[in-house]
Amino acid sequence: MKVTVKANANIALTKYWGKKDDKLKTPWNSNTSITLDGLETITTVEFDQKYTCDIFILDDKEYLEGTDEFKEVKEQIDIIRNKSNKKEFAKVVSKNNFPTAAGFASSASGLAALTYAGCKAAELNLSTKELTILARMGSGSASRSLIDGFAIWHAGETSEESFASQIAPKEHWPEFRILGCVISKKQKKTKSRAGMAQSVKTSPIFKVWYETAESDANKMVELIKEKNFNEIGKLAQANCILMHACAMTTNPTIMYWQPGTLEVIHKVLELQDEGKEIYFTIDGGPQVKIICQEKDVVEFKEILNSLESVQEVIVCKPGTGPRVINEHLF
Ligand code: 2P0
Repeated sequence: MKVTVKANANIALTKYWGKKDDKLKTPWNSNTSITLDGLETITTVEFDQKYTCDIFILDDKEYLEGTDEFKEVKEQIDIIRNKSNKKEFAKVVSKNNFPTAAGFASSASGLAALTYAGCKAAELNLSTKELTILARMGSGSASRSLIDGFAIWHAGETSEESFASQIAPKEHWPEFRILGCVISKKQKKTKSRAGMAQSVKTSPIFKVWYETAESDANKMVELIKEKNFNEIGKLAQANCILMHACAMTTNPTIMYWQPGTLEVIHKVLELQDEGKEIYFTIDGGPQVKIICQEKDVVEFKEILNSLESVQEVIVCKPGTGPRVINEHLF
């Protein structure tokens, strides 16, 4: 059976940066996010006897055994095969509608789509909670992409306790917006997985980071429920700066910011001084994501587009969790 799923990326409002247990892939701190409409991965999965090995094609390029991309997909397919007692090899074809590995969470939408489509193709009926645990094993942030609207990934102590759940559906706040500012489409130098592992080991502020981030996540849940826009923006921005401070104080240094990243940061700070309701957050890459409301999108988009280093501004609304579609990729 061929199953095709569309899943959205998400942006962390309070971040995940560091695994407590590398094998279980549980994080040091809980973290929160919003699933984004329009930054999506489409994935088709088929288990069949006609395949003599697992096959993985992403954006029309085949990744063979020995590549990180193939390994990531194979490990996830192996987990699904073990759980469902499937014996057949799988063909997986995926497409992203945004730049891969450049700071937009393609691993989140990718692993969410793969987990959801893979389980359906293997006729494995899991609850959303169980799916988020499985997606977490593939990529931590993917657990949050299985949730519609606003999500929290609970750190937990055991594998069963480390799952994502909904804070509020997208209908709770349809006017919430994220503007993705594309600074560079180049692939990043340090992948998040390797970077965060190094931060756990070497950053002198790692303990400050995860203790603050745990309390930030709990505060963020309440602020989202209250729809307290300005406090959400301030908290998200402060949390992002602390995460990057942790990355920058890692040995060797992890510096995701480019000159263009700082150009956008300074513009946002300037607008804040003028009393505008605009905040920034940044993940493992140079792109800046602006947190704002629908009423300000036209004005902010024009300002951001006028900056020399901004190549493109992508407007994202709160998005849905994964859904099955009928148009297969092969
Ligand atoms: C986040 N990031 O909370 C943070 C902010 C990057 C910076 O989750 O090793 O690709 O696959 O669990 O999920 C990126 O890390 O890492 C990430 P793995 P993942 O969105």
